[in-house]
Amino acid sequence: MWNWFDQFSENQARTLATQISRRNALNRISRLMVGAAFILPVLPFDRSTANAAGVNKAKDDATACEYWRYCAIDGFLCSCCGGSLTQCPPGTDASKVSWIGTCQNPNDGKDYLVSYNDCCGKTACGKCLCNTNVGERPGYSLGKHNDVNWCMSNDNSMFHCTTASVIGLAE
Ligand code: ABN
Repeated sequence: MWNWFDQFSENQARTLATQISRRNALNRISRLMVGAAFILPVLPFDRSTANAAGVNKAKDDATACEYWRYCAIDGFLCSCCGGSLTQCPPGTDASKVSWIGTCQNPNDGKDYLVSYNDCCGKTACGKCLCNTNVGERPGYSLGKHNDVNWCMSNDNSMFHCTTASVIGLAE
């Protein structure tokens, strides 16, 4: 079945061999390879499926640092520690004071105020540490600094994890 193909290939190879030298052939091949190295990276190709998994995970997964409400967080995610996005795990209490961040919701493109309350009363959860810090500034600008234990004003000031509750639209 492949005889005609073998014959054809052999004929083509022989014809080519009589027309160009080995050096010439190598020269052409290497030129082609160099050209391809420059052209291939700039060719447009569809990256949407490659990105889609990551973007969707970030959009919906409350246990991923990339989730939009966590844009200015500094702490262990309560959703990885027996609580949820907005609920402290059993045996802990929400901090009375909190850090407020401004995060853009990718679903509607709007900016929202997000309250990051620490959950207090147990030792550090140690899971899903996120430190994204959009809008955060170093300690010398105290009002914009979030590397703080917000359990400080609770009866039990032990920090366990952090929740992220939307408190309104940013004007
Ligand atoms: N807001 C989380 C946290 C707790 C203790 C120390 C630094 C940050």
